[in-house]
Amino acid sequence: PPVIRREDYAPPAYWIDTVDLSFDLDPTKTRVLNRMRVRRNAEQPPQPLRLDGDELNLARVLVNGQGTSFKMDGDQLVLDGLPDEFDLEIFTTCNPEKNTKLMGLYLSQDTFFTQCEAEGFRRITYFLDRPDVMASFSVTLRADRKRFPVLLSNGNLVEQGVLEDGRHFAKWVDPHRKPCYLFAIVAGCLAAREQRIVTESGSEHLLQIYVRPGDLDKTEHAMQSLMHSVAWDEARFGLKLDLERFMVVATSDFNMGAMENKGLNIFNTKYVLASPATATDVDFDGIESVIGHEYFHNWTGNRVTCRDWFQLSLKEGLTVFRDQEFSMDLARTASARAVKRIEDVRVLRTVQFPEDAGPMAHPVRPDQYAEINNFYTVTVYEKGAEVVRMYQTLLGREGFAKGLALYFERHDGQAVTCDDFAQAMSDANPGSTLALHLDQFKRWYSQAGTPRVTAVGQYDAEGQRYTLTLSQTCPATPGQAEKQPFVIPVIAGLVAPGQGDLAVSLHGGEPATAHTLVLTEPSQQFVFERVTAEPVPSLLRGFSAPVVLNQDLSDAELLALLAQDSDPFNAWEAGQRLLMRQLLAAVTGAGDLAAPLQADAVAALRSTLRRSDLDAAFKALVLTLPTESYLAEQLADVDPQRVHAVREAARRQLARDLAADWAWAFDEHEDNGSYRPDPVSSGRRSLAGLALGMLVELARETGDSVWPGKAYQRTKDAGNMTDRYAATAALVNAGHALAQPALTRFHDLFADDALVIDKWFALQAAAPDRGGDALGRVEALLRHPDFNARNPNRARSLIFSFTGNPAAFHRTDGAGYTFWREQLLAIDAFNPQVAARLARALDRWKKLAEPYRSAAHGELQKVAAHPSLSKDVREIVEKALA
Ligand code: HT7
Ligand code: ZN
Repeated sequence: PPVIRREDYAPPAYWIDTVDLSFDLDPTKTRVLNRMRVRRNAEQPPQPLRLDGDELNLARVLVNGQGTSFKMDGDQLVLDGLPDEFDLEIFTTCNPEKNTKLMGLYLSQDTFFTQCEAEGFRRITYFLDRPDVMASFSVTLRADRKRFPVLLSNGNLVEQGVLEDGRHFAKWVDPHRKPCYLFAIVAGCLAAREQRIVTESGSEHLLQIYVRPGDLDKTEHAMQSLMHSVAWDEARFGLKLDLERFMVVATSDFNMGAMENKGLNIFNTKYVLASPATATDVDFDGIESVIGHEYFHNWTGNRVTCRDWFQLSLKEGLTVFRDQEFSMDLARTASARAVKRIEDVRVLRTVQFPEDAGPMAHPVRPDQYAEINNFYTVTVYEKGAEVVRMYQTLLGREGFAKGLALYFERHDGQAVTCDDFAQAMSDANPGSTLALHLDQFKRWYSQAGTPRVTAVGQYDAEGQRYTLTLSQTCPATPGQAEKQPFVIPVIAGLVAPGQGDLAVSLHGGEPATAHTLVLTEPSQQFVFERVTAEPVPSLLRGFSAPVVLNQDLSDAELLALLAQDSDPFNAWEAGQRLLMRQLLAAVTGAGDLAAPLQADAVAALRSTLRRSDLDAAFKALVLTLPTESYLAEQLADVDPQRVHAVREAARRQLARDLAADWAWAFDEHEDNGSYRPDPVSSGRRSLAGLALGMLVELARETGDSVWPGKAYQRTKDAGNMTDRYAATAALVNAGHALAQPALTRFHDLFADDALVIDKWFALQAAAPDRGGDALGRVEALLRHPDFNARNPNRARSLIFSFTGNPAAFHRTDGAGYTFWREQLLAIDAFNPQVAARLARALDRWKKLAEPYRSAAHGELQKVAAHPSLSKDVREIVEKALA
């Protein structure tokens, strides 16, 4: 497929100042009249106007009211010989019912929705479909009044009324200029939860959450989250809501999580609907952060948008950072903040680090793409957020807020670049370390790959001095063999076993218990003074940079950090390093699998579990073993079955060795009170759920029926979905005989709730493969009447959950890969964007040991040879095979 390059960017040859759209909505033939005021961009050489289109039927083109000649060049409509300014009128039709890609205008459960980011607007009408063309939009919607009683678009409702033939209309005017990717309409039978608010600064707004009428009782948490978001952005950054009316609409057919269309956010139901009976704590948290994320885009993305799609992280990295901070600030306690940070870093390490080490590795600001939808990645989003976090680490909270304020002062209403953001941060903080190293800092945008930082320390007892040498390298990535040094902030403390953090001075400065070391050279020394005892260095506190830290700490040193580090992130990290070391030794050694973990590690986990000064959520994280995919990433030649066997053995060992402690943990944290999704009570449920899973696992070995019986009882009488799901998962994951009746009951209870049925599919597809039966189970579920691959949530719940289940997917006979290819090709025929995500499952095939590697390679080649592959999937598989 043709490649689009960042270096080829040129400003548009024309501007579109106003757009007046008129829709006659009809499921099979929607008519779109698009009237634009167009102006030549005098700063560009004269050239024809090339408008983007995709799967449109063109009926008429008028320039200044007159018919005109035009050409088609592929999907583009080309008009030549135009005056400098003119009215352009284009009349097209499209077929929403046949729109299975869910991009552009489509129908979901008899309701019209749009999705325009990144390039969906061209599927609605011909346009300059690029984010640097901003226009004022007005929209008139006409539709059958009974079938589509609610008609919504961006901005303010200025007129509505009844038409002949049972139709009605609504006219919307958006007071804000916007790029077309932020355009949206919705039409259907919906009900709204409404909330009027007065903000801190005294302005009044109407917040509305639209859902199908039967779902209104599941919108309270989303509304609360939205109100918190409005208040937080004003309090933390002084960013006010700029709309009289802010609407959120939920649909069950959506390719991603949600979309920040100006004033009319469209959400996947997964990130709106929640009740204690149907949603887990993880779902409640997901809603809070996605509602926050889309709301925060109103400034970071909408008021200031991207010049081109290579700058995607300008809005996405920044907005992920903002939603992470929002959730942390709402969490309130230091421990709950740390839990959120650990969860975010886990995602980064288990998904983004592999991406950055694989064939799809790309910089936070990519240099080229064939299909932009393939670049909505964890690198652009999550690593991008880490880059933004490093500005805050280097500048401090206040300096960062000043930088953001300058960014808005300079660029409000503009379409800009990552360089503009970096410049504002630097200019607002003259003399800062960032300003000093700005060009070098910007390598985070241009160089792919996860840097490696190696730390070596030396203690001079006599001089009470500790010298730390930090050095950095970065592995080669596709197209980037050599890397220049990054600017890496390393927050460091020195912990003296038995004494805790030492207050030490760095290079003769003021004593403190934590210092931000800024590594800019390939290798650098940092000298700490007044170090009164031999310390264990606690480095990269709070995960202050997205790097891999190589540090040769002994087991005893790691145990000391786990017990005593004042930084909860690094306490958790020390525990994970210890577990990882022992698990990897078991994977690579030939030893017996009965007990991969050493006694001192198990004892340390026991004492963490029993500590009274730690939150339950934090304990649950410490007692959770590193994932199979994270373990696999540490290996050069991966045998997924061996990794699985070792991790399962370690789980069984923990279940056995801590049996009494798990029973205590379950009894102590079981909560029978009314459900609240706050961090303390959700942490208790998380630990109780982990304990129950361990106890049911142990029962497999001992034949005990008490804990499986308790779990089964819980599947029947749990007061909330978190507990019900955990109990069902405990039985399913242990392959217990009670799993089947529990699943049947679960399905019967929630047969009408699509999001819960998604969980039902996902749970089974992600369950451990016992005796090679997982693939057969998934194939059977594919034939279940509730399965529908055209619904992205359902496809993800079954097929993606299966490919994310390493031991089930990576079979020695390669049958998991064959299944993957068949599903991939089937989905690609109707929804390439979802298929391309599925295609990523074999990104890391070159790391696999035989026979997996050859089997995976063979299936990838078959996919590549398929004659009618989408450009989305082609880009992924060609990179994987390169
Ligand atoms: N900005 C939104 C991106 C998005 C999207 C992109 C491509 C195809 C479908 C999509 N739906 C939403 C989501 C966000 O980051 O907020
Ligand atoms: Zn976003």
